[in-house]
Amino acid sequence: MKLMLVGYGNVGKAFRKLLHEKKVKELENVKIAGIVTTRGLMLKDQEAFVPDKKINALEALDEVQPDVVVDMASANYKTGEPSLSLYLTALKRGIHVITTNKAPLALKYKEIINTAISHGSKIFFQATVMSGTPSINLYRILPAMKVRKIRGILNGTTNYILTRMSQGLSFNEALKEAQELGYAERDPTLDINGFDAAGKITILSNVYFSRGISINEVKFEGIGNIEIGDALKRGNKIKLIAYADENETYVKPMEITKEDFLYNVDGVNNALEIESDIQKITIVGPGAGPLNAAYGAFSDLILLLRGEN
Ligand code: 80F
Repeated sequence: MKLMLVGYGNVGKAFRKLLHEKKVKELENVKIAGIVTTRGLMLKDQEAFVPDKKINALEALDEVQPDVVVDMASANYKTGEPSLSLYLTALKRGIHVITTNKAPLALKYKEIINTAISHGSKIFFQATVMSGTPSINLYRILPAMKVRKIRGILNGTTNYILTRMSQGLSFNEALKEAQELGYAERDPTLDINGFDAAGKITILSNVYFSRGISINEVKFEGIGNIEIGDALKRGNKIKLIAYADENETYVKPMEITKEDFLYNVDGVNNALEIESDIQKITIVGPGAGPLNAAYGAFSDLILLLRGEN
């Protein structure tokens, strides 16, 4: 089975490492046949990126003819391109797609899923929400549960910044740390202004409630000019909360009291609370980090090879 990796930054490199280091039976016949970045296509599987051809991701698809595309390129929330066209072309050809890149799914979820279904191909996207902590793939193992609402903390960078600010750092110092740790988007304003979290809750709304919505319909606020001092004095914390139910989806900073389980979700950790007709489920784990995001895609690859849908 041939993989084509798109994007070879923090996450792409961690994914390649996992593929080489984890000895998993399902992966015996899997190989990287090409890696494409903004600099071109490399046809070798080697750590140092040296392009063989100066071509783009769509052209690389013809050149490599992969069985699976693994998209770990930067998010383009304006158009979703070039990833959006790449998915649609690949899925129509029966090539499966695994992605850590939220933008195409946050913008054109219905079109992408319908294309996959009508062509018998698959798209897996666990890493787009909470990285390697199951959120999308968690839904796979909750059959027939009627979910009423979901809420959580879905952006690692902003939760890290808010936590470090409560420990005395300035906003800019905390952001710099988050960037050094590989949590932030290439353009960190996407994290700070709430856009990244909005993209994630859009995807969750589509998975958990079949809303068929786009990020452009979601109200969101970020933590750009956030003041946390008064909340801290009251013994509370400010968290960037994402919420969705059958009718509503939003992201906004909120004051959280000690009684709320989200109060203790600090640093790069993310959390999701799922309320259903059967029970309430909470899940907490890292929401960002190169290895964590790469593991989301890596776990998707194994599920795909096991024949999951
Ligand atoms: P990085 O900027 O290191 O690498 C991007 C790569 O994409 C580069 O190799 C670049 O050349 C390539 N690229 C850009 N445009 C391209 C194009 N048009 N064609 C081909 N290649 C292109 O980015 P990361 O950190 O490696 O992230 C990669 C993707 O994973 C992005 O879409 C992220 O949104 C996504 N992702 C990253 C996460 C992380 O922790 C987490 C999960 C998904 O919660 C948070 O705080 C979030 N900021 C993290 S979510 N790094």
